[in-house]
Parts: sequence; structure tokens; C-alpha cells
Amino acid sequence: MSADETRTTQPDCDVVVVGAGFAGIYALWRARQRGLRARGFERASDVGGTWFWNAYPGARCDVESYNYAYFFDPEIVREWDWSDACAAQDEIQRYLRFVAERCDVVKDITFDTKVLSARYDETAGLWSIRTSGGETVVCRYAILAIGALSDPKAPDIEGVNEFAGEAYYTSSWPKDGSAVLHGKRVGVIGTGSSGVQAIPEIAKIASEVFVFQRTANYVTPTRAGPMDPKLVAALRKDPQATRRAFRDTYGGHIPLDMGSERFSELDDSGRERALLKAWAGNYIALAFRDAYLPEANAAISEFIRQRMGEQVTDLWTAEHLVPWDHPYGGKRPCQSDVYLQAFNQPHVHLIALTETPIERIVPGGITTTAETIPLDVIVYATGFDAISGPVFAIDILGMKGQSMKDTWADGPVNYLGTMVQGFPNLFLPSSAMSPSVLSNMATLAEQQIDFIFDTIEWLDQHGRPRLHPRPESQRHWREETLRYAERRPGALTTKSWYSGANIPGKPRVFMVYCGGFQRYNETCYAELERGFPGYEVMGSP
Ligand code: NA7
Repeated sequence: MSADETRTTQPDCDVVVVGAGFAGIYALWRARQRGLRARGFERASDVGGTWFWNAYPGARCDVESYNYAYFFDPEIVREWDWSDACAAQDEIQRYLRFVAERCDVVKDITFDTKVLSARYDETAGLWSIRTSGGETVVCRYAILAIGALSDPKAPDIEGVNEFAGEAYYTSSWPKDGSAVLHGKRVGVIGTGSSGVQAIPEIAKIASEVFVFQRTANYVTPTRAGPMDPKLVAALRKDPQATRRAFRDTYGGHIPLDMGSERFSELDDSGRERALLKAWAGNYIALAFRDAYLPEANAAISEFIRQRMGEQVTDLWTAEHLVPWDHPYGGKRPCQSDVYLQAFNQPHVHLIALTETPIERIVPGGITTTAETIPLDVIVYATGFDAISGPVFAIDILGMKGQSMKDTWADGPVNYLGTMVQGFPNLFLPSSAMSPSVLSNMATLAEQQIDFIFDTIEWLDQHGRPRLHPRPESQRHWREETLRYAERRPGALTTKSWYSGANIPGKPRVFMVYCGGFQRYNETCYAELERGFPGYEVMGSP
């Protein structure tokens, strides 16, 4: 290890892995399997990534746990018992700790340490990774497994620092029990997945809850509940087959149920019957085999709006909790069995910011255009600078001193969602232009880390050249991402964090590849099998 950032002639290790969530843990294990020397850095005090930080009350995965898990090791599949079909945050974090210990990678990770910068030395073909602990580690391959939703959005509201009460963020909820909301007047800003999950829990203990909603969201029932023992037995029988099967799906997971009929082939009564069945079975998003068609999506959206409205007793509140401005799936839809009903309690109040926007936060509460609401606590559930935010949080300089910030000034560019031209041997799993947040992130973590380590193996077998995408490959990939986004209802017309619209001044680029997991996986491996024609392979340093 070197204290001198400029010394890059000899690597301290083969691989540096930044982040210890799903992708980072698996990356360290893969490095070990290949006999590579690896160092991991994690800014938290434990593994978990997103699941470490988002410890707010009610935090839960909305992908079923049998899908949202590792499958690389059949023993892990057989040893871990999920207590719930959709596990809560603390259980997922315990699971990730279990896997990290089982794989013996905890000792490779330096915790409580941020990576500040990554600098590429073109002559040596090595990366220098500088940390908040004052260390500089030189490596051949850098893997930034930093997640897509790990850079909280700073609240863009006047007076945030003037509030005299307590303020908490769902994205960094205190784990020491110091957030005491019992009997308090609590304001919650934000009604995305985090707000929707947290609000009913906060309502159980607060004396008054004021929900500041800028945009209403689709809320459908969850699949939480006990795991089906037959399903558990089936998964344990052949985990490797399950793993392969996941990669051959559109979303990287196998839904329990989905509609068997096509919207386009049904008459009105058939459509209504299919929608009712899907709602009862909790698979409304997949009510039809062709649910991706705009007409099918419109029918699903309208059906959900009706079901949502029925659950809320007060007419004004019901009308304002129902999303009218975007189709289902345009924004990340939410799941909850108790959110809408929470507003039927007399102490839970909806403040519709479409009618009475927040003017500013004042020492005693929140002032809207209509009134000042006195508060003891403000909970910010205001989301993240998604996908590109975590990348910008590290000062990354590639070839010719080119910075990632400049390279992505007009929005992210990369090839196959993992590598950027001018940044050789730097890998960005879970980042832009991959199936990322529109797929099963656990399957994606395994797929991308496999692809990255299969790429590293290829490089090692070919004299360790340096690899980065060709500019034309990046242009092609951006066009492909846009082409598939155009087919997704609401993707390009809705203001969502998928396209950076939640961050003032952020370029509006749809950042998720919607061509499907199977196509994505096959495209990645076609590159590898053909010797990386879409990349520039530069000779050994
Ligand atoms: P989201 O989905 O980005 O939700 C953030 C919410 O905060 C959303 O309702 C925003 O309204 C609202 N927001 C953000 N800034 C403001 C201001 N200034 N004033 C009022 N309201 C505001 O983040 P989550 O944490 O809920 O979920 C992120 C993902 O984590 C989730 O999809 C899961 O994958 C896990 P807007 O819609 O922008 O009008």
C-alpha cells in the first residue's frame, strides 16, 4: 500500500471493489475464486449497501425474496430461510451479512471508509484509489459496486436548515433508536416507495402525521406473508437451474403468477375478468401477457386508480391520492397493503402540494401557500440522485486526465451498462444503461459481476491488455436504450428519477435499459465470445 498517490508502477492488489452491497460482496467472492488479490471499501460500518442505510420504519423489498437473493452457491440457497415472502430491510441486511461471512469476504473489506477518487495512470495501466482513511491503493481493475440509489437527493426546499425540530432521512435512518416519533407531530415529505412504506408505520406512533405529496403514485398490494414451503423446496432442489432461468426472463426473476391471456385478444368483459383476477392474486402489473402495450397499460392504470380510490373514505383525499398525471410504471410504482387506509385515520392528513405548494421550512414547521403547519419532526423521503449520482460522488479521472463528470455532463454514456470509453479496466455494475432498477437487482448483481470477472479472465489470458468501449459502441448502446424506452409506456413522458427529472438541472436522459434481461445478458456474452469487437483492446502496458 502506498501513501503516495503518484506511485502507480506496481499494483498493491489486482482488484479494488467499492461498495459492499449485493454486487460488492459477490465481486469479492469471485475475485477470491479466481485467486486475485482484492480489497473492498465500504463507507458504512457493515455490509448491505442500500439495505444498510434505508432502515426507516416499514422498509421492505417489493420483489419477492425467493427472487431477490443470490443463487451462485446452492449451499447458501439451502441454508438461508426467509421469514417473509417479501423480506423487511433488517432481514435482507442480515442475509447479506450471512453471505459475506459464509464467503469469508468480510476480512477483505475496510469499513467506515469512503472512496474519494479514482485516477488512471495511462503509462502503468493502473488505477489509484484514494480513500477517506488516507490510503491510496493501486490496482489493475476497479469495480465501483456503488449502487444506483445510494446518493440521497439534498432537499431542494427553502429553509431546510432553519427547522428547529428533529429531521430524519429515510435514506439514512438512525439505527440506534434515536429517531423517537412517539406522540410527535410529524411531517413526511415524499410519497415514493420510501414514503409509502414509512407513513403507515409513523402513523402508528405519531400524534399527527402530515403527508406532503407532490406527485401521487400508484400503490398496489404487496406479496408480503409467509413463504410457500413448496416454492422453497423447489428452489432448493436445483438453484443453478433457477439461476439460469432467471437470466432468460425479461425482468431477471420468475413471477409467481402472471396473466395467461392477451389484452389484445380479449373483449371488454374478458379484460375486466383478467384485471379482477390479477388484482386478487397480487400480480396486477402482469395482468396480461401483453401488459406492455399502451392500451393494456392504460386499462391497468385505470383499474388501479379505481381500486385505490375505493380504499380511502374521504372523497377529496381519495381524489388526490390517485395518480392522474402519468401511466402505471412511468414512475417507480409503490406497494403497500396499509398506505391508503392510513389516511382514513383522523390524525393522518394529506397536504396536496399540487394545490398548496411548500413555500419554505420555518423553525416551527412547514409553510405552504395556504398555512404554516407546526411540526416536531420532519421526515424527508425525498429520494436519490439516482444512477449517475453515486458515480459523481467519486472524483474519477481516466485517460488524458478526462473526468467522468465531464464525460457524463450530458447524461451517462457507456457500453453494455458497465464500461465507459476513456476509463479502461474500470467497471460500473448497477449503473446507467443496464436493466438496473427495472430488473431484479440481485440477479443483475450476479450477472454483471460474472460478466466483469469473465472479462477480467479474458484479459488475463490475453496478456493483460486494457479494455474500454469504442465511441461508436457507446452511441449504439445509448440509441438502443432510447429505442426500448420509447416502447415503455410513460418512460419518456413522465417526470421520474429514471430520467433524472427529480434533480434540478440534471440532464434528462432515460438511464435504464428496457430491452429485457435475457437480451442484455446475451449481448454481453456475445461480446466476450467474439473477442470484444465493440471495445478497443489496448496492448499490455
Ligand atoms: P422517490 O421514488 O424518488 O420518491 C421521492 C419522493 O419525494 C417523491 O414523491 C417526490 O415527489 C418527493 N419529493 C422530492 N423532492 C421534493 C420536494 N422538494 N418537495 C416535495 N416532494 C419532493 O424515492 P424513494 O426513496 O421513495 O424511492 C426510491 C427507490 O428506493 C424506490 O423506487 C425503491 O426502488 C427503493 P415527485 O414524485 O418528484 O414529485
